[in-house]
Amino acid sequence: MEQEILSLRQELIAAIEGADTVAALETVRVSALGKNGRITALMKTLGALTPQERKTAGQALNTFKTDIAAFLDEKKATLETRELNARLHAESVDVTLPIRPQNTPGRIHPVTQVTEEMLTIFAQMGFDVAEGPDIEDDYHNFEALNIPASHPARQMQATFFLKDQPDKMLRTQTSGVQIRTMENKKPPIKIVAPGRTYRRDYDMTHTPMFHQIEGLVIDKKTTLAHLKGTLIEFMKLFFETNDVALRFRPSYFPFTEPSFEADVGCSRENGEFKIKSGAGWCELLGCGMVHPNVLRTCGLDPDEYQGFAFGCGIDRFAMLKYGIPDLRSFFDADMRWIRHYGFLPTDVPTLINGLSQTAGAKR
Ligand code: 2NM
Repeated sequence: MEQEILSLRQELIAAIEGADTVAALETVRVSALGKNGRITALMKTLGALTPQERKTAGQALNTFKTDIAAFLDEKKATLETRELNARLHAESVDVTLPIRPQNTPGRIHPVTQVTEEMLTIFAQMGFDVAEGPDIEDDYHNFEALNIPASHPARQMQATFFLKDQPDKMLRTQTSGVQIRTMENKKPPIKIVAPGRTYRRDYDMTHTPMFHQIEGLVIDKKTTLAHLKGTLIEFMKLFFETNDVALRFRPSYFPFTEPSFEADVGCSRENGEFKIKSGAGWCELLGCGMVHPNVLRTCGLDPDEYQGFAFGCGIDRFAMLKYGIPDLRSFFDADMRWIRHYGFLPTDVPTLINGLSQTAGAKR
C-alpha cells in the first residue's frame, strides 16, 4: 500500500502541475477523488486488510487524500486568477481612444459649431465670455439701453412678453448681459455675450428664436478705430481669408451713437456665395459707440469712459460661411438636414488647425 500511495502521489502531483486550465484540473480531481477515482479505489481495498494493516494504511491514505485535495485547491486558485486576468486583459476597453466618427450618427449643429468658432476667435483676442438669463425685465432689455417707450421693439408685435408678468419678456437681444457687466465691473471691460434671443418674426431669414453674439469694449480711450480693427480682424479669421472688405454704413440704434451697419464684400457666382472684396455687399451686423446715456445709467462717467459695442446673428454667420439657404431649416430637427450640414464631434474648431479644416469634409 505504501508503495502504491507513493507512486500515485507522484503521478497525481505531476498531473496537477501539468493542468493548465480549470477544466483540465477538474478532470484530474475526478480521476483521483471522484466516485471511480484512483484514491477512492484505494480506499475500497482497505476492507480486505487486517485491522492492524488497515489502521496504518487508512491513516496514510487519509493524509494522502487531504494533501492531494489541498494541492488541487491551491492550483485551482492559481488557474482561476490567471484565467480572470487573461479575460480582463482580452476584454479591456481603452476609454481614452477617440471615437470612430463614421459610426456615430450624431452631429454638432451648425449653430453650436459656429458659436464655438466665434468664441475661439474672440477668446484669442482677449474677450471674456459673459452670459445671462433668457427672460429679462424691462429695465435690462429696454430701459437701460436707452430704448424709448415709443420704440417699435417695445410693442407687443415685436417682443414676446410673459403672459402673467407684464414686466418680463424673452430677451430681444443679449444686451442685458452687457448692462449687468457695466454695473458690476470697473473698466477695462472686454466681453462677448452669446445666447438665444427672441422676436416675433418668421420667414426665410427670421425665426422667433435665433442666436446672437454681442460684444462690448469699454476703456478710457476706446475709439471707433478699435471697433473697425476688431471687426475686420475677426472677419478675416472667421471667414478664413485675408481678402475681406468691410463697409460701415451710418445707421441708428438707441444704445449707440454714432451707429453703423457693417456689410462684408461678397460675390454670388453661379449660385455659389463667396466672401471676397471688389464684388457685391452683404449685410453682416450692427455696431457703434456706446451711447453716453447707457454708460451713465450703468454708473460709468461718459467723460471718463467710452467704448464700442456690436451685435451679430450667429445663425446668419453660419448661413454665410457654410452656404445654408433657409434659416427656418435650422430648427426643424430634420435628421437628413443635420447629417448634411452638421459637424462631426471631432471637428473642434481651433485657430491652430484651422477653424473649419474638416467641416463638411467627412460625413
Ligand atoms: C447691436 C448693435 C449695436 C449693443 C450695445 C450694447 C450695450 F449694452 F453696450 F449698450 N450691447 N450691444 C449693440 C450695439 C448691439 O446689435 C445689433
